[in-house]
Amino acid sequence: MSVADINFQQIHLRMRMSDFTPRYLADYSEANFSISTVELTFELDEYKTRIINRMQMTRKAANNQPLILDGEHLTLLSVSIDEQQLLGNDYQVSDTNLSIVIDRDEFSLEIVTEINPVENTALEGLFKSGDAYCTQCEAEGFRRISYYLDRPDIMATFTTKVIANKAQFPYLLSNGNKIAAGDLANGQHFVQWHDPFPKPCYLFALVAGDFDVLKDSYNTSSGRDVALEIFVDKGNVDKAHHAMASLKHSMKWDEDTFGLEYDLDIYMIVAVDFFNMGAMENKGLNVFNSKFVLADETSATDTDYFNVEAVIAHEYFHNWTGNRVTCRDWFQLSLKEGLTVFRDQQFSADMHSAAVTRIQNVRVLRSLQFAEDAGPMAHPIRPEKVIEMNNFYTLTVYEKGAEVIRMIHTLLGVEKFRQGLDLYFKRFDGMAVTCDDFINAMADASGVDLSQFKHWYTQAGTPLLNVSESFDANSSEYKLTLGQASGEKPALHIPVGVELISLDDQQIQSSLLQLTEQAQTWTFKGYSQKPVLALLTDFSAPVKTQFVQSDQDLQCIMTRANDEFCRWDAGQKLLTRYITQLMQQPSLSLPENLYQAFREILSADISAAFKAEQLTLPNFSELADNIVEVDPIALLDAIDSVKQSLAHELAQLFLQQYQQNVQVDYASDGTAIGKRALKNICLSYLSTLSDQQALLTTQFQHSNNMTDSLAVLNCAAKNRHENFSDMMSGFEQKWRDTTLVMDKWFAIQASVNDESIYENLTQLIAHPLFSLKNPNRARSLVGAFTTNNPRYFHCASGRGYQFLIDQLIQLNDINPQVASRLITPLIQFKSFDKHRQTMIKAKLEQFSKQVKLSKDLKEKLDAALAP
Ligand code: B3K
Ligand code: ZN
Repeated sequence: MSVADINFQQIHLRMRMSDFTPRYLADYSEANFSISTVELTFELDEYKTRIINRMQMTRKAANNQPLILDGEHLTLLSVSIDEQQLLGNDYQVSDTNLSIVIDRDEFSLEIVTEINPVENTALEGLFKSGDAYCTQCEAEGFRRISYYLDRPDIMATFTTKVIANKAQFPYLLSNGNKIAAGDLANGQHFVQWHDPFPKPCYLFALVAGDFDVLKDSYNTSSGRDVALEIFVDKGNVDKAHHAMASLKHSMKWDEDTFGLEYDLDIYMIVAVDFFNMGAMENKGLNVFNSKFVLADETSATDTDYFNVEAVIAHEYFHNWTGNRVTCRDWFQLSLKEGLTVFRDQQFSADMHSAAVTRIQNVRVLRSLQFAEDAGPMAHPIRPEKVIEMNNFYTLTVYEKGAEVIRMIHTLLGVEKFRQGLDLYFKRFDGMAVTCDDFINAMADASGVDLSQFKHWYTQAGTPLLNVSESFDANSSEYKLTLGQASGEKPALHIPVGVELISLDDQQIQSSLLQLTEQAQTWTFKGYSQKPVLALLTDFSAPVKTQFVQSDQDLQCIMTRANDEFCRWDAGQKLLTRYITQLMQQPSLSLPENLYQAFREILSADISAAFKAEQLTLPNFSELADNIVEVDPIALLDAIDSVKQSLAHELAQLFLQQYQQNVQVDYASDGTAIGKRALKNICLSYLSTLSDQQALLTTQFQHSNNMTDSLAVLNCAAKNRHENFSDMMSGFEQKWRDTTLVMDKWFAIQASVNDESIYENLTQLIAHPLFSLKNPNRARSLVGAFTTNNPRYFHCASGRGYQFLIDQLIQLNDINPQVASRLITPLIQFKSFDKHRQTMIKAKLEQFSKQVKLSKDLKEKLDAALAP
């Protein structure tokens, strides 16, 4: 048996391992080969795109291990080493790999593959979005383009030539700078790009199409001119101005805040309608879901505007945190994502109200990430075991990851955090590194010991903070004891911001406590009565608390605390208390002090945006997270009842605030946005009252912006307004050619609060504009039903659950990533009552037997159904 035969036997063993075999962080080892340069040629064709991939490779380990490249859904046409074409028995191909036994240390490897972009409905690798071609390679999509060492620690410089029909595809784009272009025979043309920055293949991008382009430029702090180009579907260029302004604000902010400048001569953004997620930070060529680029006031809401700015910023910030310094392996994903989310949150806070931005971040964390942490897919921000990497682009890695970075920011302070980041870039620019590398740079630069802090990277689940307080009038001492019930797990290093509000003299004492033990006590002197504790200022740590404060204390915090987050949070706690009490005793009437608290908010002299947040009730999932085995319908009844009682009792005040905040002319500044938010939250209370229904019709008729129109439609869908169908037909007529607005129309249809919803859903699935192949559309109908229509999704008959499963059966084949996102509420079944647990579990068991599951769904279902 030759050496080659032995090697092939090993390869066969590897290949027989199932697709579902987990990968472990602990098993990381470097690749045997490195790639220095990659030259790609794409001959674009709808069904048969040919890719020539020429790589300059070097063996790194002194052994004879074969070269095993990743590749999926590829047709292999040829393999050559140093210009010599290999014969079929010189290599082995499987569904997932190409293996070649090579006896050279330095060589050039050329691989020619063919792929079918039209049939690529999974939208990974190269696919078609409408008439355009585009790519998505993160996490492991490049292997659907060519055979490659598809892992982030393989960094190479890419030169890419794109060939296509000139009339159909006048723009041929890739990463870096354009180095050549020209016409070819048969109406074809080519453009060649070179990216001077070595990068992992997940940052590779290609786009080809016919677009309108919004052009601008940015002069960097060191005086270089950067060309900025946003490519959108024809006719949409007027909707790209907000994205362009956001990009320029982001570039300036990163220079001012972190001294980080853009590094290429051109920055391109392409908006496409078919995209699995929000956007992708490919070097110099971001590809965006059009939802996060296109906006004008008639078609986009204030929230859409906010999100466009945030996502543009997020992808831009990745140029340093992600691209210049990238991840060693995918277990380190939070290295770039947690840090970049933190950066985009800070940016948004600086652009808008910091308190309102923070409140909205915390709402997302508490309603969605806490649920993930309590469900079967709970994982640390640095996961240790992964089957399908796409399943780990989670709220935990992103949002909790950002909270972990925020805690470092809190512990170090602004200046030392900046010094830490400077050191991180100095040490690791151009490298693929780990979360530990990041923390060590932070610790080394600041002198702050972060060794215990590292446990945040290894522990799954939301920590629980126990709080107890005591007061001794004789010694004027107030004692605060904080504990963490971490059990077997090592104690975490938790920054806890507190304010003590003195009832003697109205003074407020603020401190940052650092909890590092299982339990610690702090003593504060000089109080003649027990001060009121406002805990977790600015939500200083992503924890839950066990601490029952009196209504009076909560009301004191609501009006007196300096920290706006705590003021808001105290109100939410008060509301949560009454909503959960009402669940147990539906006949209970709300206490006068809750009405009084709301009266004070409504008449307070505070910003409209903050007032709107204070008036917003905790949502279904935030509340459900606090209740063991919740009965969803009982919870929804309680929420509705509290809302209606508040509306009833305070109708005049709501109406007054509503009228005071009506604006005749549209404006897009922060004050105008805040006023719209406040007006529309008042509208949502008033819309529950039968004698206020005319408000909806009037606002709809006079609306000159999407925020106001959509606010009406949401209220009308929820309260079965008599004009709802007419409004929706008019809306459909007006917007049927505007994809992003029709997504909103489908989402509202899916949230109609009526038994007829199931029949409507069937009709909507058959609507000519509906397709499960478009992720935004699938999410706007199926996702909106499961999240915005909990009453019918959780209907005791199980019809809502069955509707979701019916769509998942199809999406499992069409687009596993989208399916895997949408299944979330079902795999979290243990948070619901026993009846629903049994019903959902049985449905999931049946589903998992019914179809050949994708890796994405199988990983989640196995976790959910594990005994
Ligand atoms: N990095 C991409 C996400 C890729 C998701 C792959 N399933 C967008 C972002 O976080 O900026
Ligand atoms: Zn990101």
